[in-house]
Amino acid sequence: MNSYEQTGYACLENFFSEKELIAIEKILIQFHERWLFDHAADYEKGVLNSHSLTSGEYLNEEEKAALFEFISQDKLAELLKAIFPKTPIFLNTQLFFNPKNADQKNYWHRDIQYTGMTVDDQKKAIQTQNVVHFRIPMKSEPGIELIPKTHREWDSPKEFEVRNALNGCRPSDALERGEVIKLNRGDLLIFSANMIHRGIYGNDRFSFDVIFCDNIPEIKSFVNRDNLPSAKILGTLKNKVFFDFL
Ligand SMILES: O=C(O)CCC(=O)C(=O)O
Repeated sequence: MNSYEQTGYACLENFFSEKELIAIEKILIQFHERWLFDHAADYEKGVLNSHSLTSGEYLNEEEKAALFEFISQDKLAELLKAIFPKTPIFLNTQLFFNPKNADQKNYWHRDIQYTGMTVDDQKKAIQTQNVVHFRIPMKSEPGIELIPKTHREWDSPKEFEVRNALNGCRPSDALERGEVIKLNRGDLLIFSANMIHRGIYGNDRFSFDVIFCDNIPEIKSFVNRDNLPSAKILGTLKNKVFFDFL
């Protein structure tokens, strides 16, 4: 996974078979329908993702087990070992969809900018810390725009202004170094959450993101134990090492 370490992302086309996707698709749709029912007001206000599919009441044990079986499959485990310096841990899951209002603008960001860390600490943290999204689109989607190499490199002055809405810039302004990665059903996009990136809305997108991170106290504090597999589910998984760490 040289390309990942150098650029902060890797797109693996046709990584998943139809059979593998069909095994989780209904479960994702079911979670989404229940989430939408309970979060109509949030959706109305512009929310475009949900999270924590493996905790709470929207899915039953059997459905959660199917998601964990998918997440812990060997071919993902191999990628995780290749990408992270040491064995990572499972952080959470998310679903990404379009905002209700088709005119809603997207926003450049680094995930770390929402942690409350100082900018100086963020600059240091991205040198060594790793939080990685595995994006699994259920439909063809316009994808993600990202700025290669910014998983380890800090912003240009303009990029910093845009993603922080400073000096009259808006977080949706075009950035010169942006690279759009379009995705099809079956593809897997791996990208570092450290990077400057933004979602591109459209095509009724519906993407399942699985997030992994370093097994270090600074990031581990963001893990919600409720999202981890129950002892019974854990017992059935092949690659327990990503889940059995608390
Ligand atoms: O797809 C999106 O809307 C944004 C994705 C994103 O920012 C993320 O996964 O951290």
